[in-house]
Amino acid sequence: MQSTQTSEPFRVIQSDGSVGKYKVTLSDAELIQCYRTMLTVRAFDDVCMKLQRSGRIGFSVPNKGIEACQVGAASALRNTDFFFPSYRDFGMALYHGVEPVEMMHNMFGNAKDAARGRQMPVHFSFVDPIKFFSISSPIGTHLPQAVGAARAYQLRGEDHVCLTSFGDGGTSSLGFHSALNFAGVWKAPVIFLCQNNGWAISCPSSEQTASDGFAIKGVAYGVPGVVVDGNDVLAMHQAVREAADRARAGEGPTLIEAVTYRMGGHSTSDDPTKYVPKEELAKWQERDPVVRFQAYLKKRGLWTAALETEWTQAAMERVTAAAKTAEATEGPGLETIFSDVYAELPAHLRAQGEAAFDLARRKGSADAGDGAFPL
Ligand SMILES: Cc1ncc(C[n+]2csc(CCOP(=O)(O)OP(=O)(O)O)c2C)c(N)n1
Ligand SMILES: [Mg+2]
Repeated sequence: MQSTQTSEPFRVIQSDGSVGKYKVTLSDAELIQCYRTMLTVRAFDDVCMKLQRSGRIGFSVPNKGIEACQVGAASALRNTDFFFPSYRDFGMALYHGVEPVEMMHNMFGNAKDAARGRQMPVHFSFVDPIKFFSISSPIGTHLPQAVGAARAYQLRGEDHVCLTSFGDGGTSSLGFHSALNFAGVWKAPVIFLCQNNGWAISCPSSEQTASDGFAIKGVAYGVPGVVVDGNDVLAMHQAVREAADRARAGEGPTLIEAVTYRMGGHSTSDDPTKYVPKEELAKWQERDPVVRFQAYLKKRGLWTAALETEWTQAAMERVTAAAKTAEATEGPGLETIFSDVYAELPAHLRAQGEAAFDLARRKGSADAGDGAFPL
């Protein structure tokens, strides 16, 4: 499957839903799970955008167009493997059984959020039922962390693999190069998933690199690279499964470039109509990954218009109910500012904490700005 950008990306599902001679190994139940997860990703994205636009949450990142990348990749891994994802990859968590309400707790930064409101929205972390490493805002920092974890598995003789995903922009980070270098040196069981979605905020991927695509960058580090159609859930499944097999067999890392497209803005903070050419967006809208997979499922007898309505409504109801629950959950108490970091709180922090709690008791809030709360 090794290839560079100038060759056609590896593809399984054609636009009419046919798969030619490719032998699909996922069961009917797994295929439906992939499809329903993609619908849930879309519903989550949609609801979060509306919550942000109506001022009920502070931030979100659009996900439309890249559902097949995440779900195809997740379906090829076990929930005992370790995910070091990018901020758009919550479909991986949903596929492995994380409940939308757990994610919504993070979107609202409430008391039930795993990070108790200390992370930004969409910066999820989960330990159960999937090992989903806390998402890092600084681009590329999680790649060396994934290699370190993979190296640890290797030294312990455990056959888990680490998947780290990042964008085309992420390949310009220092973390990308040091991670690939040491993964190559150690033959660490790690999968690098570069989601080339066309843009890094407003920088087009054509201006991100002078090389022939992104997969080829692995060559210098002794890491094979493959280019895959990222809007094809079965091609993504196949590529990640091969990479995971290689990693578990001690053959080392793989760099997968998934060619896809971000059909929305970068985040709720930008306006893509200012920089995305309309014709380019229209071209990719025709390659919608959900529609393509639907065509395959229909040919296989697993999809009908009635099922589509049932599944779409169920996804939307699940996500809407999750948002209602999370919004009604109280915020993290002021005292949590000082918890979870030290086994024993140092005296100077305890003193700061007591001053802040005292202020809050007297004033009803401990907001910074009046000099009494030093953080
Ligand atoms: C080290 C660092 N530099 C810059 C930023 C600001 N920033 C946030 S996302 C982003 C673009 C990332 O693009 P890409 O890696 O292609 O991922 P995508 O958003 O397209 O999924 C940038 C520059 C950052 N978060 N961290
Ligand atoms: Mg990008």
